[in-house]
Amino acid sequence: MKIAIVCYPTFGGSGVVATELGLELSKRGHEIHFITYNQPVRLELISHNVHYHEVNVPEYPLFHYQPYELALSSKLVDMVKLHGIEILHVHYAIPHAYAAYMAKKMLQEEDIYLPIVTTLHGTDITLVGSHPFYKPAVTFSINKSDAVTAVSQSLKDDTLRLFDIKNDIHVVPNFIDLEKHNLHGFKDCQRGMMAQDDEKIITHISNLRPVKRVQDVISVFYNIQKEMPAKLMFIGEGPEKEKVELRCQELGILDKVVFFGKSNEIDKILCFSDLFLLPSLTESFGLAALEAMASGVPVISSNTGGIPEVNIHGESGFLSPVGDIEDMTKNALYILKDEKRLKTFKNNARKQSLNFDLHAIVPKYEAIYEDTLAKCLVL
Ligand code: GMT
Repeated sequence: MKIAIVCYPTFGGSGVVATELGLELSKRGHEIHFITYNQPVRLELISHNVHYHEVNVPEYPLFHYQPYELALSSKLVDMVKLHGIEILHVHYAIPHAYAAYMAKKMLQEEDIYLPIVTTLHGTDITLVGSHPFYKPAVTFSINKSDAVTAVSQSLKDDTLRLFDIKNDIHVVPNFIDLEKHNLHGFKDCQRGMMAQDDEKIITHISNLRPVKRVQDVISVFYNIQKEMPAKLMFIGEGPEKEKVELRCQELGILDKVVFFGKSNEIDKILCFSDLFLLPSLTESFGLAALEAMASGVPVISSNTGGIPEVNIHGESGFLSPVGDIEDMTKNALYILKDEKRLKTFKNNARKQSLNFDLHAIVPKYEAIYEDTLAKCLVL
């Protein structure tokens, strides 16, 4: 199939999933066209069946806001005609599903039919999409998609609760390339560069937005390091970063926290991590937690949204109510204080991640494309 993928090209989970999906589909023989405003960060290799088309939005003094969805829908029309694209898969409803619908309508004028698959990722539904400013357009574009998927049952339930949806929503969980997180892949994790032998390594990865509750990461880590030698690896950039740095300074733990910024090498960082913290206010899935688990790192998380579908309480880690620092600290210390127990949790984490193997999940998307194409041909 010739498949176009629209996503955000940044470090966010939706862009990562879309890119990994496209790359795997290309390995399975499909021709993939990424259409977005920058080359997706995880798209390192452009090959004969992986293409990237940049959407440009020329500046004009009259525009207070640049009309990105207009430029995107025009680009989609051009690329579909030029490359004979058969199906369009958009990740993150805003504004991609809306732009996709406009492109589809323009193409229909020329008797070209373009089926649209929309994948809902989380904040496009829970935080941003349900805002009254966007809600009518988001509802409309979800209902006009030919197929809709959500990355967890929890996100599907939220979508049906928050919007008036007439379409079926298929749950297709996020997935992981287990080979990239192969425990035996890095024989030498270079752990010694980061911490002393007796120090435990705690890790957090996110876009450091308020929804990630990064202050809770600091509070839990502060409690841990009072009880045992430990270091915190902080990966990501975002609006909360300065506040986090200041708080670490106030607490006198700056020398125990390593700020990595944005990183494309999280598998290497996870390789030497002992515990992952994800205390988010809400999380449709928690891809970062799955990446940690695939590297054999147990997860201390909140019990919100889709996280319980990924992190299994008492097995791959522990779940606590949002903001319950005490419970998170207690659970973290329970895992970290006993080497044998830590090892068991590490093994369990890796084992649980196997349920999200990309080789099992990507065919689910292929089946949806095939069904959608078949359904649209009949119409
Ligand atoms: O977490 C973010 O703010 C980024 C956001 C995104 O669009 O990239 O992540 C959402 O999609 C990820 C991939 O499906 C999910 O793993 C995250 O849980 C979800 N974030 C939230 O729901 C807050």
